[in-house]
Amino acid sequence: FGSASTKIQRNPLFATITSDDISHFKELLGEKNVIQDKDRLLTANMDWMRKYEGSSQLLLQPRSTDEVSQILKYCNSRRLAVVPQGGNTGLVGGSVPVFDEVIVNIGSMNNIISLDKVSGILVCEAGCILENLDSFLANQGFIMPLDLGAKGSCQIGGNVSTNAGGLRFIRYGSLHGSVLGLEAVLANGSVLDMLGTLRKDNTGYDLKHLFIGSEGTLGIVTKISILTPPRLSSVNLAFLACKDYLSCQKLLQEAKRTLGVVLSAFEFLDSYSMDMVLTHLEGVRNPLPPSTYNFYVLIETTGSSESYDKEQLEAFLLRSMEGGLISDGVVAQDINQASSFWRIREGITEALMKAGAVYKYDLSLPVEQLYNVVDEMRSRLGPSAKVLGYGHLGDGNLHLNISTPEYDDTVFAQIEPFVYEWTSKHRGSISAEHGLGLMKANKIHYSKSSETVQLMASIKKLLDPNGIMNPYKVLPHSLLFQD
Ligand code: FAD
Ligand code: 2HG
Ligand code: ZN
Repeated sequence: FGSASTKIQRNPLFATITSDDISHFKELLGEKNVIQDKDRLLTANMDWMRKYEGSSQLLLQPRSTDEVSQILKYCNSRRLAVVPQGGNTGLVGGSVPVFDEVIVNIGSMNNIISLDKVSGILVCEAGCILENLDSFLANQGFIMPLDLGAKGSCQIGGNVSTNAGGLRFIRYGSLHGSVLGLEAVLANGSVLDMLGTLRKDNTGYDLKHLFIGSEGTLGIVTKISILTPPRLSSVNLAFLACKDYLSCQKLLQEAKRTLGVVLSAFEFLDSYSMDMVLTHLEGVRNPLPPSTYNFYVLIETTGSSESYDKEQLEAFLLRSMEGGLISDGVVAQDINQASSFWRIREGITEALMKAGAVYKYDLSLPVEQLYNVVDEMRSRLGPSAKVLGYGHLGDGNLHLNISTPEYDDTVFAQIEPFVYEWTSKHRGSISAEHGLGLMKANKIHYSKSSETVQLMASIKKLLDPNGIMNPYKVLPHSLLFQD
């Protein structure tokens, strides 16, 4: 299992579920929201990658903040550990139990509460599925400020809790910017109402930020208020080929400089990623003629003037072609063609799953150095592994994935700690957008100083003194369970 096989012990201070606990929860939530069914537990215990698996005997489905509060208050008093779960699409083993933690799935809390059509501020429950929110907004003339391949399953509460990045980050920025407020329930059941809907509010510490990206370790997010931009009518997408990484990098610089505010995505993949998708996903084809291109780039623009935006993109592409930055390219002629281009980029994760074992890294690096780690990894591993580099180039975020037919300790020993040391040496981040979860809880020091990590542990202790919230995740185990 490679990096999944972190050897940790169950915290003996946690209680185990009794029949009295079950009766209590049935009374609180009603029989059908207290799940003990083997098949449903099997699904809830297993992560999306089928790499991390817990052995929880209990899945709870609250329908209101009050129910979440009652659940946590009870679990805290009983020392029952809890794992909050959204769409279970997380890629770092954070959303499933490690041992027998109670799974609290927020999916039934999926109401849209309000949309202020003047400001574009949406207030909703945390269990709303990202794609459903985006479709709702589309009818109202707005767009979600984030988009990811998992949009059909991931929930906004999960997105906020992981501080998900995704494909629109370059345009709309981090959730730390667009989330205006949230409601969260702490381990002791107290409800923090921070569901502000103001753009500006400098009244003391902005505590909502603690819950953005804390991966369920500080409490359960139950409601969210988020600023959604107007949905602009003119969207163009180009699928381009570049001969080398330097060309991709220069193309990015040019795109930022000349396309300016209309630029809404700048994504890249290498030819190894393209091959992976073509081999494992049905109905996907390379829109460019087969050739020896090493890199592909997707550039999307979003603006409000159909003809002006198109002209601007075409002029940019022509200049880049003449300057040798682009070797070939095609602009989507309609929405279907555009989705077929996106399918290539968004399908890599799924294709990798079909290919066998995958070692997944999500790195932030200075753009100039970003692809060097892929090259180095490839020469370290030789032909025994397929090394893929792709990601959100516009945000300096590389997805380095290594694919082998099955998990192999010798391959793993070649990858780690090399990949983390390399990232640290270049002052990068070992988690750009997926979080630390279980996979990287003990690796945080590669990106954060020990003083910072210690302060994080103190905050965790303050908010969750018994350590019941998503234990074994995010912070090093040595700090989580110290006295
Ligand atoms: P889960 O996986 O259920 O949970 C993730 C973490 O959040 C866990 O630690 C969990 O305990 C916690 N959590 C969930 N809900 C709550 C809540 N209400 N309160 C407190 N804690 C909670 N990520 C990106 O950043 N960018 C991408 O482009 C991207 N693309 C992806 C593409 C695919 C195909 C897949 C499978 C995943 C992708 N991801 C991406 C990763 C993942 O989808 C995101 O991290 C997503 O935000 C997780 O949402 P979720 O509802 O599935 O949360
Ligand atoms: C993406 O950008 C996701 O496609 C998933 O963040 C990346 O699978 C991965 O490594
Ligand atoms: Zn990503």
